[in-house]
Amino acid sequence: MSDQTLSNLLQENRRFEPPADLAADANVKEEAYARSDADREAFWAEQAERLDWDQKWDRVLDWDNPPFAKWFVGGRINAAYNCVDRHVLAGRGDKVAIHWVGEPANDTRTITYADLLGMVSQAANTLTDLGVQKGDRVAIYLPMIPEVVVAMLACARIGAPHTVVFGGFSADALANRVADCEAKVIITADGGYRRGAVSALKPAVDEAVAKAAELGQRVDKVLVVRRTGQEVDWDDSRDVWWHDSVEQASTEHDCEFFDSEHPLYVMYTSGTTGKPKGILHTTGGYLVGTSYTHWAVFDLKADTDVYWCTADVGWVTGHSYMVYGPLSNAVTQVVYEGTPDSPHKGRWWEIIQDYGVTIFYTAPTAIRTFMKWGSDIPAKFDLSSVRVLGSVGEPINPEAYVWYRETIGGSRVPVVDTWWQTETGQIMISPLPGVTHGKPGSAMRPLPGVGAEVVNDDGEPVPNGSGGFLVLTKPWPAMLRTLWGDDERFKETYWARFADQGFYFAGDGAKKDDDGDLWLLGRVDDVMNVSGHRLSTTEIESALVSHPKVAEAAVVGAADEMTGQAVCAFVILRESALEGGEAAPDELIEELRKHVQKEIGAIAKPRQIMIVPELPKTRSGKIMRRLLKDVAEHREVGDVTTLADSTVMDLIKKKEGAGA
Ligand code: 6R9
Repeated sequence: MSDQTLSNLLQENRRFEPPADLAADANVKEEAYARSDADREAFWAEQAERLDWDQKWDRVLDWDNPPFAKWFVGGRINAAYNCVDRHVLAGRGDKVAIHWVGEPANDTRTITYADLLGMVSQAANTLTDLGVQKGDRVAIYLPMIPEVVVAMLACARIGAPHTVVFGGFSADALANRVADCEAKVIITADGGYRRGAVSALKPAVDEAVAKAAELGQRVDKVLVVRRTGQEVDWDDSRDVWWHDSVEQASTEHDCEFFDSEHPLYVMYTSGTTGKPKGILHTTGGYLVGTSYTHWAVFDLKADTDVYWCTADVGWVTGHSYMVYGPLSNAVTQVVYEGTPDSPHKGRWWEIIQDYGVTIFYTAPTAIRTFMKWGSDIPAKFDLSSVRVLGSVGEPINPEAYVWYRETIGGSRVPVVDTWWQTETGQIMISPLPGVTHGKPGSAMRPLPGVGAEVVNDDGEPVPNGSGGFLVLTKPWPAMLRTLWGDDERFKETYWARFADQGFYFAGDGAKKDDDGDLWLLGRVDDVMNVSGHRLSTTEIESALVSHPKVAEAAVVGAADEMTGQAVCAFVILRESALEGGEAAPDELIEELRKHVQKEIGAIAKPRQIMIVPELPKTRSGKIMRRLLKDVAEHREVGDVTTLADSTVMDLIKKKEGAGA
């Protein structure tokens, strides 16, 4: 990456010290970095003591056959026991595990650890009755209701790897995943709530079961939660109501302990091309990695904190930081079913106020949306309980970081920008709130026990002040073990690029600033080449978002005869800039182009800027730039099945047609 393209973010020089009281009482102190560097395996073995093992391991790490890792070899453990039973046995049965907040107003449930133990045991008994055995795969296609957590833990309890498919995905997407991992049971609901309306799930499952059969996979049973009460088609030989089975089952269940490397779950994530990749996570190492990082990164004080991660459970963040990390740490947490704007745009802040949330974890896309709606909305609520704020999913622009810190964190709360992936299972790069000072836009440095570097094409570390590819240099406990059924693709995708060095290739661009701290620059496939200059989409997007009228921006490189690629930007304006109508005056567009020129340089000045009402995003908040590229290059728009809202592209195309 050329120095010129790196200069913009490097000029961000605001710094925030950790609050003194938090620093004094921090779970993890500076010394952890040096200690873990000195003996990484001993460090992770120490973290593994956080959990209850039926049998301890004989060997911390087996890396004899890279890239196939085994962690805590010979250990025996049960993930559900660690997330539930042991807290009850330790006398915390009455502690609230989940404050569940449904989308319809006043639809709430309070679930203690003792309640959860009963529910998980019932579901485990039912799954066994339905013929699910250790090693069988179970697909879960549910809205954000407590049963989704219960279902996951019940699977873990009986050693049946789950594969959770986001409830917004199509019947096709579900069928492909069911067929790929040969799931014989699907757990679903009649429907769910979204923005006050009822939407159906069961018809998609019926369709997916038929499609999976065409692909050679027979689904024996469909277990259905009644959430909305809507009409559903029913197949008596296959479909089973949750309330007729799980809720009637015994609340006693003796769990078995499994090998540390027993598969825990498969999570599908889209590849750059071709079919989705089934990321395989196993039990012992994954639980150690998520439990430790959840405690360290959020400085968790389990007795007093109220934690809330807004992620959907259909995304890895919902697995690691709503289910396995937090519950293994015996937290009290909020789980919310709905969207941030239903029934009003202050719903999230109202929930923070009502439940006294202390740790809040969300995505930059949500933060930018709130910026667009305006600071007066959160200002109406008491957010003084909040003490740590987290961000995940995309690079957080400095402007969004500062807004988050000031508006939600009252200018006193540290923001931890956490970099990780479905593949890494656990947070890898992040500040520690009591140790690291905050730099808006930087994920700072690898956590204790984690090895990360920024390297050039030849795999050599780049000097401070330069950019390159992000790699992970050492195996870590929650690392993916392979791609389900495809060891070759696993090796090829992650380990071939820097095979000589044995590095894991993350697919992200990054740079080191003059202090050696890390700045993530987005996927390397998002890097543009304009007249031979490599420009990062993140950087131009950050420049646009730093303009006071811009709420959110997405940048793509569109084919251009003259320059190879040209910068095309899609911009959402802040509500305050929209006065009196949507038409974007040419002067504003020119102003934005000049702004980018001033911030980065003439080379980055967008050829085209379109003012749009929405951007196409996946459920985890990642902008699908590939679809915007189709628009910029005047092509038919490609596959939209993984969009959270598939109508967005129609809105954007309409804008384009109108010549905006
Ligand atoms: C947890 C999750 C992984 C990709 C990753 C990167 C981007 C995630 C980020 C970030 C910059 C952060 N990403 N967190 N980029 N800063 N704090 O998002 O997993 O859905 O697999 O996505 O997301 O590009 O490679 P996943």
